[in-house]
Amino acid sequence: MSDAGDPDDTVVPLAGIGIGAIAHEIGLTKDTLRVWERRYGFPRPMRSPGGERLYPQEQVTKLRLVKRLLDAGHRPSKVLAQSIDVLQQLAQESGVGQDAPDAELDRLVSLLRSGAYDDFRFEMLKRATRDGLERFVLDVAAPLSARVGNAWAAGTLQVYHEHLFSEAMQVTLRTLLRPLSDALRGRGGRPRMLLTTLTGESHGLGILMAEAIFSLAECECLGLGPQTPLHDIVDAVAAHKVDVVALSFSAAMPAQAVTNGLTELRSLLPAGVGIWVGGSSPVLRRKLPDGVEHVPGLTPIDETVASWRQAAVL
Ligand code: B12
Repeated sequence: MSDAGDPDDTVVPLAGIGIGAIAHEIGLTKDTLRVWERRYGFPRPMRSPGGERLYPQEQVTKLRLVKRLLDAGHRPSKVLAQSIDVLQQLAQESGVGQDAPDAELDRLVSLLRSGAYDDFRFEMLKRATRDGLERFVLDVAAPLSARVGNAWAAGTLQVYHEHLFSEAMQVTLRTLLRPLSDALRGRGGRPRMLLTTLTGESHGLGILMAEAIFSLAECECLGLGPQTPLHDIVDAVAAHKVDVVALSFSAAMPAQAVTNGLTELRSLLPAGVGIWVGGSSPVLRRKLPDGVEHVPGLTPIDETVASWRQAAVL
């Protein structure tokens, strides 16, 4: 027996992430990853002793960048075979992941990064009460979410920072929104809106921001929080005589899940109930099922509500 031990006992660490975890993290299907591997030679995973695909960290980083370039409209054939340096250059040229200069937003991100959460929450509430709900949503909440996401993608913030950010942002938005919602209740403001996300879409800040703007447009809003099963949406629509269901889809939600969810919901709801969708999912820019309307951002909400009111016999 040798002092060094039997070489067969040595555990060789296989540093890699499995296909299911990586597909979930990046917002792709496992099939897409396998097709890319066959067709474009990337990603090129290692294999576990059991033959399962394992993706090393540098390929995960490149995949994240690939996904964001595809979301911005680049084609897989033009992107997948390139080196990470070329992709970073391409991202810079097409503005993917670039933040507009804003010292106040940078300061908020620094507070989050350094763990000064009390200061972060205070600064958010101060800005919100100083500027008012609409300006806070448009000038702070929306661009700060994008900044936090970019910092996470660049590896300068971690997932727990994203959680702390979401928590603080939700509290701030709800604090400002509550008195408005209370005052709107019972005033019969139409369209009567139900706001949520579908199962699988855990990002809930976009729909909360939309709720703020719909409330300012004097719509009565029923916010259900994220991830409501389809049948519960249908039940709530009937019970509360809802005119429009508003849904949010981030880029993390797989395209197929967005289309299938919308098609099914459309078939379950009465034709007179509108479905309005928003958020950064690239699927929303393509053809949507009939009877589903894309509202391209928060500022077009006023116009969309005005058109609905004009068309509706109230
Ligand atoms: C906070 C956050 C989280 C939180 C969410 C907590 C919560 N309670 O919401 C947590 C930590 C849970 C999380 C998890 C993940 N996240 Co995340 N997250 C974010 C972040 C920073 C903000 C999320 C958000 O709510 N965005 C939604 C709103 C604010 O943005 P928007 O979609 O562009 O919508 C705008 C408008 O269109 C409008 N709008 C939105 N909805 C609607 C609806 C209607 C009707 C209307 C009219 C308008 C409207 O409002 C917004 C304002 O400009 C984003 C960054 C970003 N740029 O969004 C990343 C981001 C969405 N996450 C991302 C990823 C990858 C993930 C994870 C998969 C991995 C991870 N980071 O841990 C997981 C898993 C999530 C899953 N599978 O469901 C990626 C998606 C990338 C991609 N292309 O696939 C992003 C873009 C980060 C990045 N830059 O890479 N996340």
